[in-house]
Formats: sequence, structure tokens, C-alpha cells
Amino acid sequence: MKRQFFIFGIFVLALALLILASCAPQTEESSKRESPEAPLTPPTLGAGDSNEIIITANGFEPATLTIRAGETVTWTNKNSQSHWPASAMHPTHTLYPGSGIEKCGTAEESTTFDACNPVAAGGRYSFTFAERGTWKYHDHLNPAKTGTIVVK
Ligand SMILES: [Cu+2]
Repeated sequence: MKRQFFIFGIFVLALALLILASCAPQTEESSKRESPEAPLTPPTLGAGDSNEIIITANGFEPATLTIRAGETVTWTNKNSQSHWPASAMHPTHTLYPGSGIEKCGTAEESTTFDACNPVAAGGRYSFTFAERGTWKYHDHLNPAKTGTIVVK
């Protein structure tokens, strides 16, 4: 009799575990289903992130571009000659915080507002602006050609 009671107890315990097990994955799945939706939100916020400046023989178009902090600007060279977008002032390129032509070729290069190299015909250069302000820049290969990025 005692043994039967013990077996029944095990059966009830196993049944309880089965019920628990069938419930648990559902909550896990529903939380997993929610997580892929989360990354869908940032691209919506970054939808205005297509900040493109065209480089022609006449210079930068548009000459002034207004963006929000954290957005990326891409310069596309549609001229037949090379161009080199870089922070004002020529030749030090130190206006944008943390920038300076001496950082080209170092580990800090990616954090400087400086292409650090000629951008060949058809080439592109991108920079993400974290700092708010009015940031003038120029073509290091032709310093008379200038532009301004306003970061709100
Ligand atoms: Cu320069």
C-alpha cells in the first residue's frame, strides 16, 4: 500500500513537471518573439540617416547640411579628381572635438572628422557626428572648397 502511494506521488510529481514544462517554453518563446521586434525600432529612428553630400568640381553639395547628433554623413565623390573632406581648420583639422591631422594613421583615426586619405573618383567617406555644434570642413586637397555640418 505504501509503495503504491509512493508511485502515485511520483506520477503526480511527473505530471506537475510536465505541466510546468509545457508552460515555461511558451513564456520563453513569447519573450523571444518580442526581442526581434526590438531591433526593428532603431532603424525607424535612424531613417533620416541618409545624409549624403555630393562632391563635384564645384565643391560640396549641399554646402550646409543639418543633422541630429549621432547621425552619419556620407560624402560621395562624383568628380573625376580626388577630394579629402576634413574638419576645419586647414592644415591642422582640429576644429571638430578629438580631430587633428596628426591622428591620421593612428588608432584614433576613425574618431576624427577627417577622411585622412584622398577619396578617389566614385569613392565615399562617412563620419558619424556625436558632438553638437557647427562644424566647418574643407577639402584638404583644395582648401578653398568648404562646407558646414550643423549638428543639432
Ligand atoms: Cu586641410
